[in-house]
Amino acid sequence: MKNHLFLSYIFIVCFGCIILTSCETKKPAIPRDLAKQQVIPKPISVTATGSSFEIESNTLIQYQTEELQPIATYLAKLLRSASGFEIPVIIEDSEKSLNTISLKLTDSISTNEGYEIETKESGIIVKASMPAGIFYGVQTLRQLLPASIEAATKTTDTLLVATGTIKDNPSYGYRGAMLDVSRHFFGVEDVKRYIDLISVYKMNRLHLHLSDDQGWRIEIKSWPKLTEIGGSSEVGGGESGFFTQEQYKDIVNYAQSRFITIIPEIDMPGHTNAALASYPELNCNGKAPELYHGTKVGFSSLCIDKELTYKFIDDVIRELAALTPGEYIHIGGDESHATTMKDYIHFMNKTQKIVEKHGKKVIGWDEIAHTDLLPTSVVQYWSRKGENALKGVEKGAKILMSPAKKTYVDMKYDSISRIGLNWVGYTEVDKAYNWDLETYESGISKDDIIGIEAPLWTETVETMDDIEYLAFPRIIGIAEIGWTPTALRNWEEYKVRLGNHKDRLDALKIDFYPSKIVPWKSDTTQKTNETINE
Ligand code: TNX
Repeated sequence: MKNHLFLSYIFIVCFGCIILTSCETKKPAIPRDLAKQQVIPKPISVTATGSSFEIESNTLIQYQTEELQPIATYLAKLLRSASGFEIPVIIEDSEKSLNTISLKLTDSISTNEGYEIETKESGIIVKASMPAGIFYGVQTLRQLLPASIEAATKTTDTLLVATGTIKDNPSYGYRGAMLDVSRHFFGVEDVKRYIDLISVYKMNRLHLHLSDDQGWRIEIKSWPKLTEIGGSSEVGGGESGFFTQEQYKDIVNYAQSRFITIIPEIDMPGHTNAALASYPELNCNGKAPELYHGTKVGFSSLCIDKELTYKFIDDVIRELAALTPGEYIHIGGDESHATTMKDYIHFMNKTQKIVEKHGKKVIGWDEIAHTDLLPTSVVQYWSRKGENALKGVEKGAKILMSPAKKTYVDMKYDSISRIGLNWVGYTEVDKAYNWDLETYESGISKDDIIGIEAPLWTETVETMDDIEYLAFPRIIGIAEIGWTPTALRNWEEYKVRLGNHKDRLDALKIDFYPSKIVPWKSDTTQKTNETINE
């Protein structure tokens, strides 16, 4: 009996010890401070209330109307893999109001893409007037959570969101990236990954450069040889390809689920060797040139005087317009050095009308400003000098800002960058960030500008890793220029915030360029007591 008591005593003591020690290691997490969060693009207003909401095993997501269900599911998916929790998604239910993340549409927010996040210890409400705003609120919420939320694996971090209110909306409606899938071809999965990555930073347009001298990348059913022949080459002559219309639709739909509109570009009348090689009859001399695998520009032109050229364009634009939910089709128009100015103007005037006939509006590279612009045509500023864009403004056109000196993410960062071009010089991360749209070119003011786009030309870009290395981190800064008002931005503060995104970029497995001028660091404000003390 005595023995028995003694054993029980030992058992109780040991058990107590175990409980005590485990309590000791499981210290309460530090409440997070909303004012110290490192959100990019920087939100307009942040008010911290000094406590935290925790995502726990009983957290659920509520959405107010059916149109928000896909966003709720998107958020749940993100939270499930990192937390290992079930995170149910349900339509709004007033009885289940504790420990919820609620997505709500409301008239009280006046901007289309704006949102508010209100976080209390008991729950989070993301509000917006349109689903797009809810999606951007979700992207911000994502950045309020520890970086480990981004990994595909379960985390041991406590999933806290700092309490307080964020009110936010973008400065510009067009915040875009361009991917050249012509010089080197990139397939559906790569394009979807790029869409995912730019959507993290609230970009809302992806312009696909679908044709050039080196390759034609979109199936046109009425002109099948464009892809049969023209889709078979790329820079260097490696394995290439094209999108079938089904694949292209898949990309368009996927982009829409991330609130990104695809802007398709058929570059004309120059940059057309792939089309000219596919159909001899599109050439003035009736002879098809060889497929082209080099990187020169300015040597090809559609035949301006042939009626067939306009039948060709009409067919291409008709099929493309049917695949395009967005309002714009890009008709290129750059570097048409093999076309006389008179022919160029004649051609572009006709082509703009064809686009209009098919219910779409035109974007063209800035040389298009030499033509009779339609009232809705947009001029994309890319040249070293602003004179074309200024001419566009004089003619009443809106400007999409992509000055090569700042936004061309195909430029090398410095002389030892492993890939990239340098015709406009080197573009370090600060150079790409440290400017603003309103003052870049005197004569082009905020009212003239629809937004910003970062083109990634792919002469030297062969793999997804290459895309990521050149685009990241510069494109993150471009996204902030499009979103955050100039008065709230400066490089010294931004570089610290960017440096704090290291863990996130790593968790997303982005092969970013670790620029020496950015203070990269693991973000300790994202960690709990336990992990800090380790
Ligand atoms: C200029 S920008 C081009 C492209 C090249 C790019 C390389 C523009 C409208 N045309 O054809 O790929 O430079 O940086």
